[in-house]
This record gives sequence, C-alpha cells and structure tokens, in this order.
Amino acid sequence: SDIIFQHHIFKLFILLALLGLGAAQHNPHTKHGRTAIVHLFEWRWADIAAECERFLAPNGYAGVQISPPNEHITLTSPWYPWWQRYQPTGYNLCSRSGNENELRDMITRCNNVGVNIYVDVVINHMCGAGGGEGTHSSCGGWFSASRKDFPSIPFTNMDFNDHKCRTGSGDIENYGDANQVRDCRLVGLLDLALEKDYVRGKVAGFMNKLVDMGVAGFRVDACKHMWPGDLQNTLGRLHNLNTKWFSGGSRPFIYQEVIDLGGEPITSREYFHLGRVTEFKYGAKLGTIFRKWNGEKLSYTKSWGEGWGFMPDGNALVFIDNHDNQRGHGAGGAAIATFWDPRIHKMAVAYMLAHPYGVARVMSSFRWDRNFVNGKDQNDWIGPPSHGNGATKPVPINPDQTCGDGWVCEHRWRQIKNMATFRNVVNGQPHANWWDNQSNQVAFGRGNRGFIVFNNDDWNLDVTLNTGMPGGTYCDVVSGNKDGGRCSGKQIQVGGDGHAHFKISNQDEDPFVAIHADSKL
Ligand code: AAO
Repeated sequence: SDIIFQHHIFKLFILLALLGLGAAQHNPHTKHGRTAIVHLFEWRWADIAAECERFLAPNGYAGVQISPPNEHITLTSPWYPWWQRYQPTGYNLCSRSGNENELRDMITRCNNVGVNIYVDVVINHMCGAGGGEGTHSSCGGWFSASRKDFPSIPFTNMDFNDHKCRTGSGDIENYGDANQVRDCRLVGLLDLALEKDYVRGKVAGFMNKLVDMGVAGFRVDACKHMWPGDLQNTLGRLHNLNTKWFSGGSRPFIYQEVIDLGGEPITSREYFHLGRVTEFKYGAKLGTIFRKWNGEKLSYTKSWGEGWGFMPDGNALVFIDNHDNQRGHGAGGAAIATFWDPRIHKMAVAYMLAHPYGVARVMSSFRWDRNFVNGKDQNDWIGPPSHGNGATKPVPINPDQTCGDGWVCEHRWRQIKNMATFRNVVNGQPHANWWDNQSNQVAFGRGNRGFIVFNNDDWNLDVTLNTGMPGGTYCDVVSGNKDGGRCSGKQIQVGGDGHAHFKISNQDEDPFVAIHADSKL
C-alpha cells in the first residue's frame, strides 16, 4: 500500500505541474542568481541600454521595468506631463523614450548582459475621452478621442465599454461597486472592451510583439479595472519567451497593478492565478514604521510579510515607493518613503532588499520642483528632465557615478546598490537570528550568508548579537564598499561563535549596518 500511495502522490505532482504550466507567470526568469528589478522611470531606451551594460549587469541588478513603449498622446497643457504615457493612442512602438529600433537595440543589449526587460503595459484603456483629435501623438498618427477612433490599431467606438457602464458621468464614481470599477472610465480614460475577442487579440498581438523582441514580462497597469476572466483569456494568448535568451517553455512574468489596502470589494486575491500582484500594503506600512507614525515600531516587523496580512509570498511584487505614490497619485499618502527623505528611504529600501518576502522592485526617479498648496503638490504632473521642445534629456553620469540633470538614480546610491548585491548573496536563505530592543532597533540574518542591523531609535545602539555567520572580518556595505581586500567603511569582527559587536550612533548618516558572505575581507 505504501507503493500505491507513493504512486498516487507522484500522479498528483504531475497533475500539479501540468496545471502550473498554463498560468506559470509568477517567475521573473532572472539570470545569474540576480534578484532585484529597478524601475528606470521615463528613461530613454538608449540610456537604459547603456545602463544595463555599464552598471546594472556589473552590479547584479536582475531587470528593468521600462515606461510604456507604445504610441501615446502628447499634451502641452500641462506641458508634456509624465502621465501622458498612460494614455495610449496606438500600439506602434514609438514613445517619449525612443523609437522601435532603439527599443529593440535596448532589449537585445540588456538581454546580452543578463538583464531582463519588463514592460509597463497600459491595456485597460486608451487616452482620455477629452483628448481631442489630431496627430498630437508620439508616433504622429491620427486619432480621435471623441469618436473613439484609433485607426493605427484599429479600435473604433465598438471596442469600448461605455454601453456597460452604469454611472451618470461614465466615470468610476465609487470604488465600492466592482461593476463600475471594471466597466466605467478610470479618471475619464476610454475603457476598452476586453470582453471582445477582437480587442483581446489586438492587445495580445501588441504584447506578443514585445515578447518576440525578447522582453521577459510585463507590469500590467490598472488591473483592478479589468475583469480577471478577460485578463486570463488575453494573457493566455501570450507566446513563450524568446528562446534566444530564455529556456524553452518559459511563460512571460506577469505582475499586475492592483491597489488593495483593504476596504474595497475588489481584492488582490482575485488576480493571484494570473501572475504576481503589487503589494501596496508593503510600502505604506514600512514607510509608516520608519517614520514612527501611528505608534508603529520597527520591532513589530519580526513577523514582516504574510504575518502582517500581506498576500502569499509567491504572489507578491514589493516596493517602497512607485512612480505614482512618490508624488501623491495612487495610494499610500504621505507615509511613503521617497528619495525626498533619503535617510528614511535608504533604510526602508535596505529592509526590503534584506528581507526574503516577495520579488523586490527599486524605484529610480527624476527630480521636480514640488509646490505644495494645502498639502497637495501642484507640480505632481511634471515630466522627466527635458529640452524646451519636450524631448526627454539623456542621463549623464558624473565622475562620482551619480547621475546629473535631475535624474536621481536611487539604484546607484551606494547603500541601495550594495543591498541589491546583498539580496543576491543571501537568495534562498531563511530569515534568521532576529533580535530587537522592543523599540526601533532590530537585526536579522539570512541563514549564514548575511546580517543586517538597524538603529531607528533616538539613542545609540551598542550590542553583541549572534549573526549566524562564519567568523572573520566583514566590510559593512552600507558605510562603504569592499574593494579587493580593503573596506572603505566600518569593519565588523565576527567571532568563531558567530557573535559580533555592533555600535550604531543614531547620528550616523545611515544608521544601519549590513554584512554578507561576499563582503568578508
Ligand atoms: C490624467 C489626469 C486626470 C485626467 C486623465 C484623463 O491626471 O485628471 O482625468 O488624465 O484625461 C496616471 C496618472 C493620472 C492620469 C493618468 C492618465 O496618475 O493622474 O490621469 O495617468 O494620463 C487608481 C487606479 C490605479 C492607478 C491610480 C493612479 O486603480 O490603477 O489610480 N494607477 C495606474 C498607473 C498610473 C496611471 C494609471 C493607472 C492610468 O500607475 O500612473 O495614471 O493608466 C483608491 C483606489 C485605487 C485608485 C486610487 C486613486 O486608493 O483603491 O485603486 O488607484 O484610489 O484613485 C487610501 C485608500 C486607497 C485609495 C487611496 C486614494 O490610501 O486606502 O485604496 O486612499 O484615494
């Protein structure tokens, strides 16, 4: 009977494996043990190609989320806002970031150095209903928003949802009503009828062109506003990844933007079988914790992850801030830790990269002139650094490896870059050796491969901890770099018993310390 039992278990495994194949879109297909994705928000394709070769591959970044590559509306009032790229006017591949040849060149060059490209795709809608008509479009194609006519695809007025929407305005008025969230217009954007075979085919065709060019997957915009069944059908039409760079039978990685902070009828859970889902609670909570708002303490994060009511680990795409909530769009509010608060931002990003939960995405931003009136930034629309004619500026690299011309390049900051490496080095190791002072000083390790200590209290940290790591002298990758046998930062002595003494002043520029197997001197 033991043998029969084993036989049944075996059959069950085969069945599960087969079922998994169709919807196995949770795997980011990263290369060389790399783990972290960076969103190079609004970068030009030519700059991303160069960044893959000169920085991302050498520093172990796994992939890049790119801004929407397809034809989009161009607006002059306000002046070329960043959000014009969330208003498609066609599926030809010319955008503010460059043309199709530049896109193809970037995908090829990044793939050739093992850096994956994930495309932000806007498939829920086209441009705003008030977008007018003409050729103010990034490829110069003609369209008419009022007639719902997008001839380059083509989509006509029959391909939109308006007849299904039951609100007076035609817009989403109440997030408490799932039907209007899916069938009405998100902030006035023309809502595609993804229930139609024709529309599904056009959307899948657009995505398949990118798959065939070699991208590894997609960030799918506004998934809350699409029915999971419609998405399932559309995503089911996607080709396997290009075997020039990926193993045969690889499904595109899918991560769906669904904002679920609780309190609405539509939940992230409805989308788990289709791919990963953005876990918005992660950055909202961690920002609150590092800001010490609402009585939150870092010590409460001992059970960080599923223990905090977040979605299952295998479904989560995590981030500290994104292109919306770093400027007050989307959800999360003032708690979100952005580059504007660099000390808190670095700690929060380091915590995310050290912690095993989820697939992690780092934000890489551009600066803009903020102008708060009654708590709202009047300049939340400002687009990337650009010339007078609206053309996006290249990203210049300074001698000290930072970026110029208003590009922030958080992913290049030493503390963040080194923590991306930390995440690779500890990949697959369990969360271990937790310590806290019941306040805002905490430490944890990852098996015997890495250890991190935070002091977010208003007093010094001075403590001996079990790191779980082999004895030796380690370079702290937060205060410095290990360069050959030398360390430009603090050195940490780990004894033969795995214990080490840590001292972190609350006045330090970065009040945290991280060591890992590859930072051993
Ligand atoms: C622009 C103009 C509009 C104009 C429109 C059409 O700004 O005035 O009407 O053009 O002409 C981006 C910009 C938009 C821009 C749009 C198109 O952010 O300002 O509109 O491009 O150019 C919802 C969606 C979510 C979406 C988010 C911004 O569910 O999918 O809004 N994010 C994506 C992209 C984003 C993009 C689009 C979608 C559209 O990342 O960049 O828009 O392609 C609740 C709901 C959320 C909802 C938010 C905001 O959140 O739960 O689902 O997100 O409201 O409406 C607490 C709650 C939290 C709540 C939050 C805010 O935190 O806990 O649940 O408050 O109330």
